[in-house]
Order: sequence, then structure tokens, then C-alpha cells
Amino acid sequence: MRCPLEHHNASLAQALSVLARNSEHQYGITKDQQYYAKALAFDRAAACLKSLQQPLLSISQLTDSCPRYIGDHAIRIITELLNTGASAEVDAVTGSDLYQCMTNLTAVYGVGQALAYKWYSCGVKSVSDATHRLLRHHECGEGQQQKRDSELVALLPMGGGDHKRLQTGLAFHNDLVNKPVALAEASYFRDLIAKLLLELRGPGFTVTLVGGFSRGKSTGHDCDLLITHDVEGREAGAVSDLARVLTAAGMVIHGTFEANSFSPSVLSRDFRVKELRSTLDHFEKWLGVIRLSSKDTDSSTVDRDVESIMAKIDGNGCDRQGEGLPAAKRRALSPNYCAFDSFAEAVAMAGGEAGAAYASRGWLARRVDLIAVPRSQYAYALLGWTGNRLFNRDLRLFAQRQRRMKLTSHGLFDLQKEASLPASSEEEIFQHLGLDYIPPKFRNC
Ligand code: DCT
Ligand code: MG
Repeated sequence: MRCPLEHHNASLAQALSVLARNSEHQYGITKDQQYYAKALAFDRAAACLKSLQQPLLSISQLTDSCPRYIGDHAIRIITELLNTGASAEVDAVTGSDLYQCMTNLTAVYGVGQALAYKWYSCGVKSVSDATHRLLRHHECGEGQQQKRDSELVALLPMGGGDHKRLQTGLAFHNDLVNKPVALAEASYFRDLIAKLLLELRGPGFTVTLVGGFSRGKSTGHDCDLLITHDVEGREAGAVSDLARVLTAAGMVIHGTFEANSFSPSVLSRDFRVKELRSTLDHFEKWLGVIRLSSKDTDSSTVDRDVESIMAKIDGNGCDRQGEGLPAAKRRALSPNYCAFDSFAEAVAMAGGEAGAAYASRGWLARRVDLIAVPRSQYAYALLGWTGNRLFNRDLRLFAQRQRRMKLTSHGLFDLQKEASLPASSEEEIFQHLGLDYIPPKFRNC
């Protein structure tokens, strides 16, 4: 199926996505598999609509072109929409408190289905309501808060610990959700990272903007960058060095580093359908929220900006010569970092509870993902990180069911031959799967 970004059936596809997201919420709440299957079925039906080359006028157009993809429930909804222009079920979902709250709350960085439902159950109605309650909670002294307001304790995620990611997501919600990242900003950041790598570690790196931007979107919720090196293995440590440098330059609000956890068994381990539900890969990566100055959409300033960042980290006079970050700096800085100590401080940094003061602060909080990929796995990582999520899910399912192969962001493993199939381009991966190549702009399922 080829799904372009702009297509002829936007309102029908949108209606089905509402039902898909609703089923996803139900799955998150109940963990009942049937909701997972429903979400998938609605998403698939929406993808079929997106793939049509003309507006849908009768249901047979759809059942003829994608017979295996459309379930009865989706057919009923589409038929009703075609006949009456509305669907009672879709309207009921969009009008429901649960759907609206779950949709708004799960959009917050650091908030999953379980926490969103926990908040909903304690009567949290909106993101600003959650922010307000958590601020009150954090104002209470540790130890006293349970007595003062036990309801607020229920607002925190399970498992205790420090919830800096969630605090970042709430404090900077306005930037992160209401001000999408523009292609120009993402391109600037890609160029900045490429230049920093050249300075820190010398030539040979490639930095690629992936995710929605590579499928032709002009805005996105984050900036996903794949980093590789011509020489296998030289990419190792690049992401942690970058995280440290961005931190030293004062650009980081919050960042989490994950070391590479790949082992060859990841490729061949028995395929479990469960794995389709996440794209958990094992690459070295850093998931961060950075400050990007509003002027940072102009790639001509990259050289100057990198010079000023390097001046900050070179303060101790070490020379680098392609060795990465000076050892003293590496020891002094952690790739895990948070720029605030308390939630109140984060909210103040954002310029108040709604984070409304972004215009006067001169920068926006931006989600960025940096992923270091060994050259030999690059084509597979590119395919996985280009997405979209549904396209990956279906391609992986196709590989498993039709080809007895396991496809991940690390490689393709032929389960019958017990051999992994190397590829140096996305085209080669499609060839291995026996499929015509689908360019990224048609992967907007
Ligand atoms: N991905 C996936 N499964 C997930 C999450 C992500 O396969 N559960 C892949 C597909 C896209 C890529 O990773 C980047 O993820 P996102 O940034 O979440 O998606 P996006 O398509 O880039 O969306 P946006 O444009 O909003 O950033
Ligand atoms: Mg993205």
C-alpha cells in the first residue's frame, strides 16, 4: 500500500483514526488484547483510504482495492459516513470526556496511557489542571504531602523515583505540543550536530534527519537524527559525547542517555508478536529536550554557533584531535542531565504555568532524538526510523507471516535459513522481502 501525506479521503481517515486512538486508550486502560486488535484494524482501514487515488464514493471501491484490510466494523462506519455525512459512534467518542482527556494527557511528553488514566480517574481534566495539581504537590514538603493531600500522591507515576521527564513535558507542554518543530529548525539542528561531530571526532560521520520529515512532513513533534560513521564502530560514543557537549553549552533542559545494548541474538531471537508493539531498538541513543533559539532556523549561522559551543567546552585547554570530548570534560559531565531541581523551577523556566512566555524568552523547548548506528545496520535503522509507526508494524508483520523473516531496525533474519541478510540500502531490504520499493513519501500510513 502506498500512502502519500496528502490524499483524497482526509475526513473519512480522520474519523477512523479517532476510533483507532480510542481503542488504543482502551487497550492502555484494560490491557485487553481485543482493543489492540481493534486499534490496528481501524488504523489499517484508514491507511487503505489514504492509499486511494480518488475520493471514496461507494464502499465497493474500497473493498475491491484492499479486500483483506477492511474489517466489518470499519465498513459500517465508512458506509454511515458516506450515506449520512456523520457517524454516531465517532461523534460519541470525540464528545466523550474519557477520549478527550486521554488524548490531551497522553500528548504530554513522559505521560503514557497508564498515567493518563490514573490522572483521569482522579479527576484531572486537562494538562493545565495536572500542572496545577503537581505544583501544589511539589510545594508540600516531602513526608508531609501524604498527610496534606493524599489525592496528590496518586498523581505520580508508579514506581516512585524522580519524574523529571514528566515534569519537563508538563512545564514545556506549550512549546512541545502546540508549537510543532519546523523543517528549517530540524535541518539547522542536523547541521549543527554534523558540524559538532566533525569538530569533536573528525570526518566520516553522516547525520540524517529521519522520522516524519523524511516522509515529506513540513513539521513534526520532534527532530530524529540518525548518526553513522563510514568506519564500523567509530560511531560508538558519539551520542554520549554530543549529549555532554550540548549540556556544557547550556542547551539541555532534560536528557536521557541509553547505551548500546545490541547483541547478535537480537537479530535472530524468536519472533514474538509483542515486539511489534514497540520499536524498542538497542542503539546508543539520547532522548532530550533542548532549548533552540528562535533565530536557529538559519543554517548559515551553524559554523559560528559551533565555534561558540566549542569555546565553552575547550575552557580547560585540552586538544581533541578527533578523540571526541576531552577526558576531563567527559568525566565531569553526565549524558543524563536535568537543568532544574524542582517542578516549580521548570515551570518558572518555561515562563509560567502555560509556558506562555516563549516569545519573551527567545527560545523554544524542542524534543530531539540522537541515535548512533553502526554502518552495517544503517539501512535497517533508516527504514525503522523513517516510519511511520503503522508502516513499520505492517512491514514487520508481512516479513514474519509471508516470508518467515524477522525484521527489526538492526537487520533482517531469515528464520528458515537461520541467516541474517545484510543490506546497504532500503531498496535492498525491499528486494530481500520480495517487495517493490516504496519511497518514504508513500509511507504515511
Ligand atoms: N516509530 C515506530 N514505532 C513507534 C514509535 C516510533 O516505528 N512506536 C518509528 C517510526 C517513526 C520514527 O520511529 C520516529 O518516531 P516519531 O518521532 O514518534 O514519529 P514521526 O513519524 O517522526 O512523527 P513526528 O513527525 O510527529 O515527529
Ligand atoms: Mg519524529
